[in-house]
Amino acid sequence: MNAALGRDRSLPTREGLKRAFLDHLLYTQNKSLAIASRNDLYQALAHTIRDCMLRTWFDTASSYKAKHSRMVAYLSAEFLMGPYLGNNVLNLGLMDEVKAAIAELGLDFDDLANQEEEPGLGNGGLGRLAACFIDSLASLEIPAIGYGIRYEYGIFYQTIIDGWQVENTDKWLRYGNPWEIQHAEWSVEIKLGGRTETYTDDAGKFRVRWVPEKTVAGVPFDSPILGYRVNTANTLRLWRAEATEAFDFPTFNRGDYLGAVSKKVTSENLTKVLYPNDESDQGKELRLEQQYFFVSCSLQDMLRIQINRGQPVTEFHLAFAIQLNDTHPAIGVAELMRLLVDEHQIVWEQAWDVTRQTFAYTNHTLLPEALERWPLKLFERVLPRHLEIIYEINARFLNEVRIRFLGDESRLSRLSLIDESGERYVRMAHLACVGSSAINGVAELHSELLKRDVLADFYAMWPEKFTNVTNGVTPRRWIALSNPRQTSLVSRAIGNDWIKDFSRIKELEPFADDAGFAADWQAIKRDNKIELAGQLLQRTGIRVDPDSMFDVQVKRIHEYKRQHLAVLHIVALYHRLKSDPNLDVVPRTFIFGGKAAPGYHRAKLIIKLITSVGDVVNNDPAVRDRLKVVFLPNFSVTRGQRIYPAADLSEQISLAGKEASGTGNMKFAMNGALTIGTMDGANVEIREEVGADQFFLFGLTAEEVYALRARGYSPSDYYRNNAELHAVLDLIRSGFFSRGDANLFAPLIDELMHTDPYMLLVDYQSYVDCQGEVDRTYRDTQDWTRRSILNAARSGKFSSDRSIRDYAERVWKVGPAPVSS
Ligand code: NBY
Repeated sequence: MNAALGRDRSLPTREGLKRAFLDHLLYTQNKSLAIASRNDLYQALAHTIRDCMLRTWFDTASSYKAKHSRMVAYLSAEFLMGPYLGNNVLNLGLMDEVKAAIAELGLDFDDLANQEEEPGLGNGGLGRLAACFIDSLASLEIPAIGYGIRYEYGIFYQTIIDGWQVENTDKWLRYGNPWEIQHAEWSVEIKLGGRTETYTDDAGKFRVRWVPEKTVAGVPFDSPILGYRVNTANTLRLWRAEATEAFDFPTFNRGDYLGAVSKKVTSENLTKVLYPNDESDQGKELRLEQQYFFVSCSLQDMLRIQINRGQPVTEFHLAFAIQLNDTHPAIGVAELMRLLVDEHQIVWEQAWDVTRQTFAYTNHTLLPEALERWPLKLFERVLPRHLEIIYEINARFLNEVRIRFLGDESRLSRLSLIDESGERYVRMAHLACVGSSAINGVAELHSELLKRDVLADFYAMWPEKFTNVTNGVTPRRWIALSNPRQTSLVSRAIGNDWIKDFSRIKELEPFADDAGFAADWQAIKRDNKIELAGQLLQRTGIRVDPDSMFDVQVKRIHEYKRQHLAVLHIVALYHRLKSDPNLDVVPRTFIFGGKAAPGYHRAKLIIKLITSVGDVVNNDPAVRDRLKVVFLPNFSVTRGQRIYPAADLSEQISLAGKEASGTGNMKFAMNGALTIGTMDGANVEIREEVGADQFFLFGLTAEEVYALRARGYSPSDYYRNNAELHAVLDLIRSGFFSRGDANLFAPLIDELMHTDPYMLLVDYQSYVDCQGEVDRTYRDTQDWTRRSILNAARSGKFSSDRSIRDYAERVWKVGPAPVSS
């Protein structure tokens, strides 16, 4: 049917695109232009663009197979992909032609693209990092496959009702997903529960067999991940749980057809919904089943590929480098051992060598409460065989420790894969460390703190395993796609090679002193702000001034990220304006966005605090519109693409030592926003790269945080000794922002005054002073613009292409394998 697009890999013409689009409208959607809905038009366009990628996709797979290329398998419980259409058109190099073709049909490309329901299959930074990484892997032509879960419901849709977050289900598959192809023929079977038994095999060898309580089928859904203007399209393979063909025969045979079908429904619950917690998990059985499910599906799939290529399973590690995106897939270490030992009859020692050489582990958090551990009882119920395997791994590992550190009993209990300090738990980070050949943190500071603190005992065992790979983000989606105005200005100045090789963005530096360029840069920022202002008005009813400073904090809502510190600053400004209505302040629009985990009451209360302060400040005539506070609901990849390009100031204000890296900080910097931030995560490296003049620094360092905590920290001293802080806290506590309800914000304010675990009161004055410096700097528009250009020009390090090159060289030992055209 799509002869219109050409069956080779040559790019289609405008006429060809139009014809293919109209064909899909008729043959896929069965509509004409006259009666098509916007969704019909979107679907027709999506299918047209998909057709342009299929040949490359197929050829890539064939090429990898023929060359036996070593593949990276990126295992992640989350892939926060964002909308596909625009990105695929961009990577195909067809943006102008497609826009023109659609316009010639009397339609608007952006309008159709906005119809796409984004696949929100992730919580935040960790899931989005996986998405940036697979874009970079494809763009760098590295053989790779992303493995994950095809959640039927992604991260919840957030609305704000009466200032509170309300969650709604994210039915992203409602209108179908044109970007995936189901491959039922590669389905695999997954066992769960039950018990183990021993038997003697034909050769008289003693073996163990797992007799599961139930089985489910894993069905792969593949999406092409096209690199930027290359002939490589890698695969994202997401697994969906279905009932096995032979579902529950005993029940079925008893004639209980409906009973058997209801078990089918239960199987399918496995991949129903993404758990919406971003820094802790709640030890739920279904969550462990999800993790095991997608990991076992993926490992079985890799073994199938290996055997298909005629390669021995004992050389699995030569064919695949598996990256564990945090500990969610760490059960893979035990599962690969089970597959090799129990199912492929490989001896333990050899299987262990293969396993260790296959896996590498990335840690994403320093928060102790976020380190995954599973109650032993629960673990045993779901994965009885894996628990035995983990005991065996542990016994051998602890013997290694005994030899190295003779008589050091406390070290043994600290390192053990089983936490026996109270109720017993399986420690997933320990399993990941023991089973991997490389361990990394996601920013320099984070990797150092891992070695010193969270994983110190493992560092003492195997210092050579530890490395750092600082995060990055893809400049394709986060600049070229989301900020087309800046993209064309930059490309006019230095050509467009920077999109492929982002280190070349530094060529922009001299333009910081070019008055014409600076004027254009400034005008673009203003246009982006006008557009965002339109969105804010439409979604919140709040009118903001595009000439005010856009001061933005978008990220998951969490106490350690300290959105409430920004609120204290806003209340302080408000308080000053009320005392002196003629005070000269730079007009500012404070924009917040982010989701709170549904069970995290404090975080939800922080949202209510932001919206409540906004209600008062935005409507107080005394403020005369100089301050506006907006909470933009449902922050997502789509919303982010509008926000980063419109920001003047990027808020990165976590307590030092808490944010592993941050990646939003990088997106802001590339789009020309200056940062106000602490010495935390990747902020440290951003400041180092862009220069201290482009970074408003405040707050304690991680060292100072430790020292203060060791000395004993008493927040009430800060409250008593700082009059403005005192007034700000009292004002919130009094019920002024909550229609006289003095109880509403008490949990937040009392916590700050009594324990203040994230030390807001310590950093308060430094933050407010620093904001004063921001205010003074912003008044000189030319100077601010110059800094903004320099800042963007020096953000080259933060491309995920650089991160992926680091992993490829230092961790995976793989190189590019271009697909010939
Ligand atoms: O990973 C984030 C870090 O907080 C951030 O500093 C870093 O830049 C980013 C990428 O490395 N972590 C994160 O997003 N974590 C989660 O989303 C997450 C999700 C699920 C669970 C734990 C954490 N879980 O336990 O289920």
